[in-house]
Amino acid sequence: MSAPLPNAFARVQTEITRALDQVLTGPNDRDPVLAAMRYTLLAPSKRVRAVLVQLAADVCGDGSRALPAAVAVECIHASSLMLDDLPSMDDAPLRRGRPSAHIAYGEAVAVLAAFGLLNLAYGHIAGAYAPPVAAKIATLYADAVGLDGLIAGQAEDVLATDATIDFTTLERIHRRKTGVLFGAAAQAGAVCAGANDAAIASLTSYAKNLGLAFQIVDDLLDVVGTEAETGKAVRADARKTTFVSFSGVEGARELAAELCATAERALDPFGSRANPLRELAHFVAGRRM
Ligand code: GRG
Repeated sequence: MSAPLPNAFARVQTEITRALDQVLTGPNDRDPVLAAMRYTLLAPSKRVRAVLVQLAADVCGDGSRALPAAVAVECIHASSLMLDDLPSMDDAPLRRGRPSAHIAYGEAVAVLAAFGLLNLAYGHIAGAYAPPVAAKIATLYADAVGLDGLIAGQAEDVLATDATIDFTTLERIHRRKTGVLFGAAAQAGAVCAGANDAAIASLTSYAKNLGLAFQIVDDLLDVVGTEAETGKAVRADARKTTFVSFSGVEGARELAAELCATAERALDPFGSRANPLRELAHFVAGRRM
């Protein structure tokens, strides 16, 4: 990976990676499913969704309880990457700079490890928070994964391979595949901090637009990036309609920039306290990793 997130996020990245390492233990360290879970979860990652949980909690005034929700969102995200890479899905050979989990451990173990990570996410939330907060965060994440979130977006995306889709469909797929989990991460951070409804609404708008911008840049990097920068195979989207095939490289760049600007406007009510979230939006618009 070429460039790190802005320095201000290094603390969260270090903290989250340490916490993920501690959370992911099992009765038998030679268990292949546990090994595959650790292989993907602990591989180099930007940890953007965890950063989002933490920064959302910080801007709402209390970031001290955000770590378990950040751990859980990274477990869910890693689970989705393992499933996304499977031969029956995107058939991706490389992830986070390493052979994908199904290549390293076989397909059956990779599927079980993905379910293991999802299971771990919900269990971790249940154990870390008092029941009302745990229920809120678990519901946020379950909705984000479910039939109006990652699963729905992935199904529509896979079924659209080799098909022509319109812009509204493309946007819906990627709002669900990427934007919704960003939204849930920001909401979870706000919930940990005991935020009010207005703050949660602003952060949701910020994060959903940021998530779609993040996905558009992902499409861009498939065309203009390198394997060394992204840690995954590039030029892999040839059989899919993407934001770049729709709008061209410059058009997609502009669209991502516009979405980041819209995301930033949603932060107005927080004033300068939201500067780290603004920095995150700048990172997303210009990222090469
Ligand atoms: C049951 C959890 C679950 C999912 C089932 C497979 C699936 C449905 C959804 C796939 C969702 C997916 C992988 C969307 C792509 C999002 C995306 C842009 C991933 C890359 O994220 P980065 O760049 O990766 O943040 P790192 O490695 O830095 O964490």
